[in-house]
Formats: sequence, structure tokens, C-alpha cells
Amino acid sequence: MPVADLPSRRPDAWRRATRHPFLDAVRDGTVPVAAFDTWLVQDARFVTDLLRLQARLLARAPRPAQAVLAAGLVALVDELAWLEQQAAARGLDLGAPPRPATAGYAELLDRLDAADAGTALTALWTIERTYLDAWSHARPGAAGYREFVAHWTAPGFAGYVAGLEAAADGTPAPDAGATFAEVVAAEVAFWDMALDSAL
Ligand code: MP5
Repeated sequence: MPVADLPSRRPDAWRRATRHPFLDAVRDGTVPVAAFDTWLVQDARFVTDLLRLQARLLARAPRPAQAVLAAGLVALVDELAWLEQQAAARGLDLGAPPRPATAGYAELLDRLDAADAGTALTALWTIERTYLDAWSHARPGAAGYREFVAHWTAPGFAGYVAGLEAAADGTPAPDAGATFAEVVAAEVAFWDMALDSAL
């Protein structure tokens, strides 16, 4: 099954991950500043963890997947610098400890690091496709958040997700549905974590 068919197999979970109240609130400007700041700090941790997975995946990836993974790796290093700038501008401490959802996601990424390359590629596509759809839902974003919305809805990012789709389809995962479901659940928990931090 092509990975692009996975969201329609689990529509409820997909909707929770990509139309989360956090995203509605980014769009209409009602997101609590504390929730957004928690998301930003925790996402910088997530990207650090993802960078490690992706670097190691590149080293063991099938030949046709190398180019997209290598380009994505460079983009991740740039993204981390961008997140660091955003955090500094908002006076946030990136040394804050990981919250349980971030630690849980890191544990999932560790398991993907030990999984076959097909499973890791399907997971990576799911991670990025979730962000593309989620931030597209928040478009154009309230003042103050537009840069973030623009980041994950730019044509270049959509092109990256398309490249990952081809890579994932080229090396199918043994149980793509389960892999997809696990990543989507981790994404929902991550948005929940951000909103709950402001309660
Ligand atoms: C992404 C992210 C997208 N930054 N954070 C979470 C929790 N999920 C997915 O990954 P990238 O590499 O920042 O585009």
C-alpha cells in the first residue's frame, strides 16, 4: 500500500493529529503564549532527537533514499538554528527538561533507529506529512505565528515530504499501518502536551 493511503485508513487519528485545537488556536490567535512557548522548547528537543535518527538512517538507507535523507539532514541542522533563534527572541530556555510526551517520542525514535530501514522511512514520512497537514490547517496563522506556519507550509517543505513519500514507497515497511499509527499517536500527545502546559 502506498504510504499516501495511510491517513485515510485511520481518519480519526489523522484528524486529531492534523486538526488539533492547538492549531486552531494558532490560526485564530487564542493560543496561550505559555502553550506556544512550551511547544517551541519541546520541539527543539524533538528536532535534536530526530536529527540523530535521520543521520543514522542515512548511513543505512537504500541507495535511492540517500539524496532526500541527506538534504533533509542539512535542513534539520538549519531548522535547529532557526528554532534556537526563535527561542532566544522569546527569552526561552532550551535547557528545560523534556516533558513526558517529548520523552515518549524520543523513545519511539530510538525504537525506529533499531527498526528496519523501511519502517524508519515510513515513520519519517509520517512525521513530516503530519506537520505539513497540521500547519496547513493553521494557515495563515495569527500575527506572531505566521513565520511558523510559513515554515511548514512552504513549497520546499511540501517537496521534501513528496521526496520522503517516494523513498518510503520504495522500501515498504513490514507493518506500515502500525508504524503510522504509533507516530500519529505521538504527534497527538505532543500537541496535547503543549496545550495542557498552559492549563
Ligand atoms: C515535526 C516536528 C516535523 N518539528 N515536531 C514534531 C513533534 N513532529 C514533526 O519535523 P521537521 O523535521 O521539523 O520538519
